[in-house]
Amino acid sequence: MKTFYVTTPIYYVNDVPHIGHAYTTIAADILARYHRQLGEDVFFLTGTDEHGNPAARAAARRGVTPQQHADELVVKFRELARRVNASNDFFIRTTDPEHARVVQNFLTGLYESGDIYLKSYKGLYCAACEAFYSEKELVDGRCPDHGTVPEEVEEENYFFRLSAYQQRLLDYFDRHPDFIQPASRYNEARSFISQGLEDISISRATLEWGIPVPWDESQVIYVWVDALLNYISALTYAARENLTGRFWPADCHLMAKDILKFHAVIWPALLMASGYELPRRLFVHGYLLMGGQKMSKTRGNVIDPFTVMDTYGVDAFRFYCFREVAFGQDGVISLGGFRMRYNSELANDLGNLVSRTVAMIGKYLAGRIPDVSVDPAESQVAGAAATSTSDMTAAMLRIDLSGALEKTWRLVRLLNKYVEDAAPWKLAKDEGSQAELAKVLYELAEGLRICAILLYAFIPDTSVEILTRLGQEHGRSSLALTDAGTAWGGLQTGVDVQAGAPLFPRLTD
Ligand code: ME8
Repeated sequence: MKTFYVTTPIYYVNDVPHIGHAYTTIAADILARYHRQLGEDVFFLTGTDEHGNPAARAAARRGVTPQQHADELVVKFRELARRVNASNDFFIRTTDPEHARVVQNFLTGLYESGDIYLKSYKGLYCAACEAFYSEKELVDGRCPDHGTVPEEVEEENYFFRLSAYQQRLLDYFDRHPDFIQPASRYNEARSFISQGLEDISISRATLEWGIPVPWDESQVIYVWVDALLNYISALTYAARENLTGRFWPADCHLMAKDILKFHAVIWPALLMASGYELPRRLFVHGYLLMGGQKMSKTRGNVIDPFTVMDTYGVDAFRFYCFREVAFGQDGVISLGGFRMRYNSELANDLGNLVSRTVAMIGKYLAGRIPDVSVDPAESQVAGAAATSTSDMTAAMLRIDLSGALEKTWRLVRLLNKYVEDAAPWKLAKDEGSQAELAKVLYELAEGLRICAILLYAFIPDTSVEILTRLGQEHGRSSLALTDAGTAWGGLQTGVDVQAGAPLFPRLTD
């Protein structure tokens, strides 16, 4: 069976989760659900990055230990995954003892093979980034991400021979032009490598909150090395059996551009050094922006995803994020934009279409899906459904999530136009048009069934509800995005539809 392994970054616990975290988790969930619909064996991993300076500082500010702090904050991140309806197979915490063991064994291997060595180091360190910067990387002497002045730090650290992997990385990039997407991010990473790589410090002597270096417990392992290894450590203890052979290499690491360098340079080099295969693809999405700026805890311009979901529902939130912003590009989001799309697309285009279709089947056909079959060659809807399905599938395989949603929405719009053009309410008045009426309502219901399958990965609860309203089964096989599952004519006939409250009540105030 084909497998699919998708990951989100593991999130820092120095503050509560925000909408950017929700965005990546939902994106990963969409991919996981979609690949399950294809019948693949899927593993979806998310979790929290709990070591390092920012978390330790946040704990100190609150007067609790870093572990207590992480134990409290992780609850919110787990809650976020649950609330966005993430179907993750595991939630990793870097404070899991099983993770620490894998990290230590991994580094011991590199130490023994000579890829790690001890050196005295002096550099400019941004504690918020957990990273050293060279003078030329700073903007007016300040961290490009946080706008703070980095501290000058001198310590004896263990170093990883990243420089030794420069040529191998370049060769790998050349042989795998799809390694990083979008292509602009591939080019950015490749050009960074080709400008020359320096060895990196992979331990800290001044920090206590981290995984001890196994051969020198006076140091802890650099939080980024600890964090990156989550993608392989989780497979060793997420289930009773070790899943590494089944799921590694990962098919897709999702992230935003802030952490591209770590994933595109350090991570592949660490894997090469220890003989692991590299992940098949990194997909780098854009930033959600509020008022033109990246949302960040430091800037304080964050939208609380919990409030949005409490007010408008989880599917509306999932839908908006991937409808409004082209996946892979930065995009501005706002509450006003959200409400507009909610009303025009979810309440009107989709919700109203479902209500009208079910109501008309109720009124004109005694509430039962008509027992007819409509030849696809004679249907206005069948061709559009097939085109949307194949276009949506092609977009999903490119990880163009917003493109996939747009291809599906074409079908939703076509169905709306079809109701208006075919005007079943007129056919109902004419004795001689009863066969035509049954045909039109069948086509609408069948079109909606196919929409529900195409939309499932994006708005799972709504899709299941649409199938329920249409009297259809909604188990795994009914949602399969296979040729058979989406083939025209799969609608169960002779079953009773179920009227219900609007799927997306219109927002008025
Ligand atoms: O970097 N728009 O954790 P983090 C879109 N622990 N996505 C956003 C976003 C925004 N405005 N803000 C954050 C870390 N994200 C490390 C990762 S992985 C081995 C270690 C998302 O809590 C996006 O996926 O700062 C980004 O890459 C990630 O959150 C950073 O999360």
